[in-house]
Amino acid sequence: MDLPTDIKNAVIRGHIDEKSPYPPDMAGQPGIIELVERALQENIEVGTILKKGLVGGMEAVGEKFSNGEYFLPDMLMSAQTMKAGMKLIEPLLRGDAAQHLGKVVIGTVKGDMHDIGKNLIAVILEGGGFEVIDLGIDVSPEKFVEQAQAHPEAIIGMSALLTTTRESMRASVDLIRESGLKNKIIVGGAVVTAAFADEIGADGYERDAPKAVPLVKNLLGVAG
Ligand code: B1M
Repeated sequence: MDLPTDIKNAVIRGHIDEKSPYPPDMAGQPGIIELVERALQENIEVGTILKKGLVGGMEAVGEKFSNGEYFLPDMLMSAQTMKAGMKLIEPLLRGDAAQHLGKVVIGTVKGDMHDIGKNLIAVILEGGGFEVIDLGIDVSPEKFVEQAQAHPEAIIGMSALLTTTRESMRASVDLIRESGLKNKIIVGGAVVTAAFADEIGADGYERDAPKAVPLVKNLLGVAG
């Protein structure tokens, strides 16, 4: 097998490193840490490691959860494994912008604990030259308003992964608008569509992490 496929498999199985005893049949075998390090040493493109390996693995985990093959603890082990792999490639995605093009305040909406996609967007925006203030997960509409007030020049980014928490996203957008704040708002996450973004009155929507950079540049009127 090739390394991106091995990385994908390590995410699916939730195998973090060689020393990890989980899952028992993989004990002693290279885990995500060794595999991503090896892929970087072999100059495999970071985009390939991310898309084919890490994100590909999480997509397969989602399917296994949907068809009843995986339960919550399995999803959790895979998420921890994905995060361990992400840590290794984050510095490459983040870069070191000499000056910021603008500011983005980002968070996962209230009731939602999913943060892998949000973290990825945050790192990619930083890599694209933006200052990012990450509010974390389970962010209430009031917290978004407080931050929008504190950073009137910032774009507000919201992520939602659950059908139920899309309503928290709507409530957060509503409260920002009702408060008379003029911040532009972008939304995303597996359950968010362009139609839903329009319906709740967001200014921008993006499905894929890398495309968030041109989206934010456009909204801020920044060239490039
Ligand atoms: Co959850 N979960 N989960 N989960 N989980 C999903 C989302 C689900 C689709 C799985 C499934 O059924 N197939 C399903 C939601 C169904 C639905 O509502 N329609 C689901 C469920 C049901 C649940 C629980 C309710 C399960 C339960 O308790 N019975 C529970 C809810 C907890 C809560 O939040 N209150 C739960 C819990 C968890 C874990 C904690 C175990 C774990 C999260 C760990 C963590 O994030 N720290 C987890 C995981 C890992 C998943 C799956 C498998 C993977 C999500 C992920 O990280 N993907 C997921 C299945 C799936 O999505 N296929 C699933 C990789 C990530 C890079 O992609 O986050 O989509 P994503 O981000 C993308 C884009 O969406 C976009 O860019 C990213 C890169 O392209 N994007 C943005 C994201 N945010 C953006 C913001 C933007 C722009 C783009 O602008 C601001």
